[in-house]
Amino acid sequence: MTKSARYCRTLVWIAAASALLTGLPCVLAQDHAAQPHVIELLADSDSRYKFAGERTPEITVKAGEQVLLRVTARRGKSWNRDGSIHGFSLLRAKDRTKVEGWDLLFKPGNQEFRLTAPAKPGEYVVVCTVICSEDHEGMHMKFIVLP
Ligand SMILES: [Cu+2]
Repeated sequence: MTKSARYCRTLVWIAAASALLTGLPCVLAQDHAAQPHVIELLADSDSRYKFAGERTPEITVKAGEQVLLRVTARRGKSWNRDGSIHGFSLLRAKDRTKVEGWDLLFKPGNQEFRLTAPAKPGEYVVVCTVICSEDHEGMHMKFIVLP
């Protein structure tokens, strides 16, 4: 190998290594930003929200974070004309006003919602907005937003 060929090869190596080193943190940062907080929820036929392995349903998120809500919904005794079988409406606990973008309706089976957590930390409540059975009034849960 000639001296200049070796020199050229060294340059290629340096270029490749520096591309890797500068590119890597960027890829990692993008990957992190693209990862939402995944919440798997069951909206059950007995008019209750449920999470696997938890006795009392409750959601905790960080203010402003991206949330991927994965829902399985099972039909109760009654449902809406449009086919919605349960609702999921996020309200501020202190005045029961609705949080924009968080008024959802569930169809039977699996569905996903990409949401942004409220910017303001505090206590919220989730209520079902479909009269899903005589026990519909009991279909609610706490929702906590951490700073
Ligand atoms: Cu319901």
